[in-house]
Amino acid sequence: MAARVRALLTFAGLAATAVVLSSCDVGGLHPIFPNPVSPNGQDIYNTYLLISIPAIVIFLGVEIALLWVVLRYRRSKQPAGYVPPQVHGNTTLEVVWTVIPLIIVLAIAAGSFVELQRDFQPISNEQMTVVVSGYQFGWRYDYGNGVIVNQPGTLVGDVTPFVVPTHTLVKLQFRSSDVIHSWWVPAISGKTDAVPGYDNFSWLKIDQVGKWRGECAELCGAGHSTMQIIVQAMDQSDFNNWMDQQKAAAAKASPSPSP
Ligand SMILES: [Cu+2]
Repeated sequence: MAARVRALLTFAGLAATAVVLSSCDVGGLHPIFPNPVSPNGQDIYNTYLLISIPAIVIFLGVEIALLWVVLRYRRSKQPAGYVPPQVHGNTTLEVVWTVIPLIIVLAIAAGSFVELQRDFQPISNEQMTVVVSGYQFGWRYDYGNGVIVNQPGTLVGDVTPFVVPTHTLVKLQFRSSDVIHSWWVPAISGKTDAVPGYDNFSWLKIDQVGKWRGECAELCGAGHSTMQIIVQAMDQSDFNNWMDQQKAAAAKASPSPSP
């Protein structure tokens, strides 16, 4: 009886932990999955559900069947010397339980591959390109018009945002000036490595105003944990005003730019 109560308490504790984890925000990063705001984030979210839901169903099916067999056919309930039906060598059964998982695994591989191809190819119909450079420790966003936003690593809340206009397909070109970093804003896209000497690509298109948080997802040195990311989407007119301010600040910083 005591063992049963202990098992029940353990289960209740695990369930409570799962509920707490699923409802709390860890510094803005959702522990399970955030609401996607860019089509590629939505596609990754769909892929995640497409894999997770069947996996949970299969897991529960296997565990319930296992418990049922263990309890229903336990030795103490069988007559002395009982030998269960022997299915070893049943070719049909063995082919079936090999082919079905193979089909499931191949479907997951094919679906994930198609999704990755879609999100991490250099697109050609972009309306704007930003070169994102990782460095020890922070991010630099080059808009290609003389405006560069520096997002230095910090452990406190005041992260300089990377600002994009809403309803705009933005091509992201990733670089690094030292070691490998990985740009990851879960609500927007998958992790994209910023590699020295090699350009990776992704993109975003956000249709709502707001801010989304991310961080460097590749252990890159002592300041790795400071490499927070904030992406801020603004209406086109607000974005134009913001861009004018950045241009004015850039001109002030270097009054006679070289041609
Ligand atoms: Cu990093």
